[in-house]
Amino acid sequence: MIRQKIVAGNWKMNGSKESIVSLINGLLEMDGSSSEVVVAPSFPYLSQVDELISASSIVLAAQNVSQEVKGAFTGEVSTSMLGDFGVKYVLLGHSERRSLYGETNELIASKVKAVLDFGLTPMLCIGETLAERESGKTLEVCEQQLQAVVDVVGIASFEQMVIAYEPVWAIGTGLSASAEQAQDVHKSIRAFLAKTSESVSQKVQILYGGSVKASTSSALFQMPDVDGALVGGASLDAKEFIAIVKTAG
Ligand code: G2H
Repeated sequence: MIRQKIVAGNWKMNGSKESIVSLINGLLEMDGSSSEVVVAPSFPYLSQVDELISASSIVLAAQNVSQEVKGAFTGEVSTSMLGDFGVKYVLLGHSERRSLYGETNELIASKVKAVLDFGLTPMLCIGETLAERESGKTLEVCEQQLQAVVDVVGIASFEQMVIAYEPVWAIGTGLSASAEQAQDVHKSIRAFLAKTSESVSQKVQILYGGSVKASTSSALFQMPDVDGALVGGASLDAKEFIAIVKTAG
């Protein structure tokens, strides 16, 4: 099955009004791409980025959302608020949210449900730590993280979702998984989903994330089960990010 590639930039907690104008202006110089290009700024800049990209094919993502619909939840942001600013994708389950903010599989599943209920697309991040990889638990961990979401939203909902495999040991470390390591896990993720639904397993786009750079993305994108990348640090540099998009075709 042909799956469109997605190259998404997760800007994390970086940027200012000024730096974002220059980053987006840089991205707008990009030639047309057959891949979907996505940027995920911090909440305060969603409106600014929404306007800056309005005449382009760049798509907007948010880095988090509340599982609640509305009400007395100080400091939280709802799915409908994201919808007001043209957001399509919402990153959920990023390892920084799991490890630094105590987000559990159950909380992440409830956020996935809220995003789907509102009609946005969850970009569900999963992945193992170095200790888990070294003790042979990579697939067990990824499957547990996926199963927690399947239990709440059902397997069919994965047709409306994107999965990002991000091994924790490769995030922000400069140590990317090799293309073969990524392919092995992506293939296993698809096989896990296929146990319940072959069609979902073939349709769902699975991105790789973790220190992706233009020098590594080309090999990653040649792998049959790698449908794009979730890029952190390298997405803050327009030239580097465009170079990554080019390798996706
Ligand atoms: C993983 C990735 C983007 P980086 O967190 O989600 O960041 O490319 O900086 O490792």
